[in-house]
Amino acid sequence: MSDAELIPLPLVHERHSGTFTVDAGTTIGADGDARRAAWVLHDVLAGAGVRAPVVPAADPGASIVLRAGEPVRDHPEGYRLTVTTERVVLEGGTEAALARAVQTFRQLLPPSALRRAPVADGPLTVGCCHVEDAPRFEWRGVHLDVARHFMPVSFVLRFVDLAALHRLNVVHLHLTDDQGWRLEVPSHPRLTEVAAWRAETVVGRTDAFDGTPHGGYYTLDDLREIVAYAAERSITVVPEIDLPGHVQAVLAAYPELGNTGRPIEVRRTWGISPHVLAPTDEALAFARDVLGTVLDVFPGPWVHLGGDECPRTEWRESPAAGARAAELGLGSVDELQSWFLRGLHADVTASGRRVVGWDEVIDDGGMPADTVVMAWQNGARGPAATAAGHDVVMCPQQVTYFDHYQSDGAGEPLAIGGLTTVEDVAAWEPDAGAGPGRLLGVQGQLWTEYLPTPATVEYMAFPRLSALAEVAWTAPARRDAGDLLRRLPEHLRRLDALDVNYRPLDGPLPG
Ligand code: TNX
Repeated sequence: MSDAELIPLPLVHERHSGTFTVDAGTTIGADGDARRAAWVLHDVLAGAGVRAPVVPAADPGASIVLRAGEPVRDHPEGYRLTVTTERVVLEGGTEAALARAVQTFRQLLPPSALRRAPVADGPLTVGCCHVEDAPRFEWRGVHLDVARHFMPVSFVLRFVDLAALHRLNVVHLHLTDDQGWRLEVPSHPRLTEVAAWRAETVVGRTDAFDGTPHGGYYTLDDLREIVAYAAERSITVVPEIDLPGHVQAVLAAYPELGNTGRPIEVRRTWGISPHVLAPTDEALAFARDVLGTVLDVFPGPWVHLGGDECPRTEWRESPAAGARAAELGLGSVDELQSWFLRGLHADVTASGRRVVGWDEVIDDGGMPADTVVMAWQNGARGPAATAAGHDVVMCPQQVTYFDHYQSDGAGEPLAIGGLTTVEDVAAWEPDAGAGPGRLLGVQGQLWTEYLPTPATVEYMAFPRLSALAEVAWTAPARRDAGDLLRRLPEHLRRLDALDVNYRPLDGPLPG
């Protein structure tokens, strides 16, 4: 208990003798910018059966005090956490800094305290210590594909909370794809009536359907709830609308936006659909309209426009697309994607946000340099993007695609392929080459073709995401893969308490 091992590892963690006890007399003191984090702490303690009121910081009864406006390590998310037998003090310059401090305090509690039930086994004690900490990267992300398989709001909230526990600060929601559209857009009702539903693929097969419809979507209120819950934890939700490829579900609802005009169904199989948006004013107007809803609901600084895996076949075969490319003065139809995304970039920029795209957006005409690039393909894509002046989030599929197998042993649930062990993640050192663009950070991906339920997402996410959080947070000089793996078993007791369906370190359970 007094030896709590923290993940990610903080810059400084000194252990002192003695313990602080959280009990019925514990009171949380906080003012102004510190109050949001104070209420999250209140909820954490309430889960463990302790109802600690939140009072003004100056209240002499406050035994856990949160103070904003005291920058630590010259970093907006830097914090200091001091536990003595009498008092706990959490300090930082910003709301976000205190949000991180609260999560570290949560990890200092006995793992059983993370259970959502009063702790039966004795008092809630925290070892006296001093933590001083700041993150390495400003983008510490995790992605969740809610398009291939819809995930209920309750799970998205839980997923956000698990990200918070690991001091991540970005949750990227992949809201649209060939197999489903998950976002209510009031001006286009067929997106949720038609594009949100499909026949479910039998797990493990791409050619068999079990007859039941699969689908669902988030209402604007659902999305606002997710955004607010994340904001309480100083987590930014990055919405992704994948364009101009990965849109077969859109074309099922509005075939006139496609290149053939023919009716088509929401895609049931995985892989890349050949059906993409037509390079017309109508398709661009549609996308701008969707974007308007996205900008309205998601207040964060980034909007992801996709841009991955957009086959040019239909454009090559369509005389209208060829004529359009010529009319726009483009070198070839290959540049129509860049034309399309640049049109949307203007809207995103006008609203004061920045566009994010998968690394294909640097090809065939590219994007303005302020576009953030997610480098997912081979190792050369990150350096190519920073060389072109883009800020980059490294998410190479070899180490950050958590839909890969976790071992080559028998008994792993069917996965998309590839092998990415927790050791691979722990040992990873991200490299995006040498500027002028910057390495903003790293992100783990949960593509859900083979992850039909929240439980399967958790199995593939953990413990690899715990290891990735340390890559994202901890300064390289302080980071050691072996030490991380030594600390993991204790961390898994926290995930046990939270009932997370992680993959055990010694392999999948039989059956
Ligand atoms: C590639 S990564 C995709 C996704 C798939 C994923 C499966 C990227 C931008 N596109 O559509 O789900 O591989 O690993």
